[in-house]
Amino acid sequence: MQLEKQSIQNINQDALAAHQRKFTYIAGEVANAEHIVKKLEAFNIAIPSWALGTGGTRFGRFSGGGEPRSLEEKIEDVGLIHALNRSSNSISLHIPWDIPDNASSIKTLASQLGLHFDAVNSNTFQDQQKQELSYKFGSLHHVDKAVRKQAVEHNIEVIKYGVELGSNALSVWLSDGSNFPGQLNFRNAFKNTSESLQEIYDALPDDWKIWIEYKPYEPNFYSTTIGDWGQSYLLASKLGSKASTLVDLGHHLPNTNIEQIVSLLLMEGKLAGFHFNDSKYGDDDLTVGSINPYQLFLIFNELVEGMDARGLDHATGIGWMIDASHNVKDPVEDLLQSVEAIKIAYAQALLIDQQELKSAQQNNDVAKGQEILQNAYRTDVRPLLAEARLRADGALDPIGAFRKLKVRDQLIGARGSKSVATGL
Ligand code: LRH
Ligand code: MN
Ligand code: MN
Repeated sequence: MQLEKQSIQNINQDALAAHQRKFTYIAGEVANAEHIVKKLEAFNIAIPSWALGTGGTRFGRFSGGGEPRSLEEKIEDVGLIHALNRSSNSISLHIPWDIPDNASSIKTLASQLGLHFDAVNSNTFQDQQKQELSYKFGSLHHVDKAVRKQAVEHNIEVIKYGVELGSNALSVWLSDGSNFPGQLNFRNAFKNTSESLQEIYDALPDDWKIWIEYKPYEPNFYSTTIGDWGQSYLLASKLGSKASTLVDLGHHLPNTNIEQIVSLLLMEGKLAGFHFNDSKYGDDDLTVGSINPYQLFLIFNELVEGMDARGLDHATGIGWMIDASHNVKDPVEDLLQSVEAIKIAYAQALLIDQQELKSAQQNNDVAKGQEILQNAYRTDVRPLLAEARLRADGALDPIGAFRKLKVRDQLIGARGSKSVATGL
């Protein structure tokens, strides 16, 4: 199904007067409201194909019904999200959870909905049915060269799918690691990984990038071969300029100062982009901004300051993706909330007078520095987001419109109440 502009506009009508009141107020309060609205209009965050079904845990999965049964239906759902928020104009595929065999019709469908394909993700953390060798003891780091070769070939195949779809980045996340001391020789595992990645790197088309994700634990609980940003950065540096480090917010030990990592990677030109989510304990993949929105804002402060310092365009300078999915919410509503949280943090960071902050830092005026950040963080920027959506023909209140238009009921009607999406 597709949402008509007119039906969204009809729903906006009821909330228009209240919106205009709030927008006029904030436009008078902040110095750069118009600038922020324009930046928000240009800003998009990719939707992961694996988040469109109700996420499960290993203890079960409870489908809410109307889940997309095919890649085409996943693309349609991203089209719905984009029609509502006008900020989700791309989809990131995970292969082989999605197999885009019919690339040209998939591409046509996506472009009809105003969408394109973001980074493609490879999967060497699960065994697939027809696979010859097992990834039980790892993939790119494996002690057996034949397993490494199989994993390299899979990545090269994913690049080929991506090329057909018009994507230009490969995201690699490895679960490779060990569960017990003595299981693995760390140096050999790292060297094997480096060599395998080099083979994948050599197969990248000229205009492609490879993004290397890190994660400290899970599914391995003693060591992970690309366990932190230092290890990812080291590999990316050895590989060359097409390689950089992808920061998944959930892939840090509790209390890690992620904003500092972001700042340094950006400074070195090695920040690939993000997998946004939130977490309380580990890689919880909770809705972005649901647990620690202040941290998200601090990350965006580093991003705005660092990207401006390097002359990077905010919208296109790095990769923006969500990697969150949960088991108790409607996936579309969950994704709408995640996108909203990211844009709120971005808009708040744009409020900061970076010159003023620099001068507070230069003068060691610690209280002033904190005031500047917290004044921005405590500003309600939601009317700026709503205005950006309104100007782009989106919904003033995306979740409200999704509910009023009874989109989920229509999806259940079309796809059934028991449909289950593929993926995690
Ligand atoms: C690993 C990860 C990685 C995968 C995705 C499904 O935890 O974050 O990005 O590709 O989950
Ligand atoms: Mn991730
Ligand atoms: Mn993860």
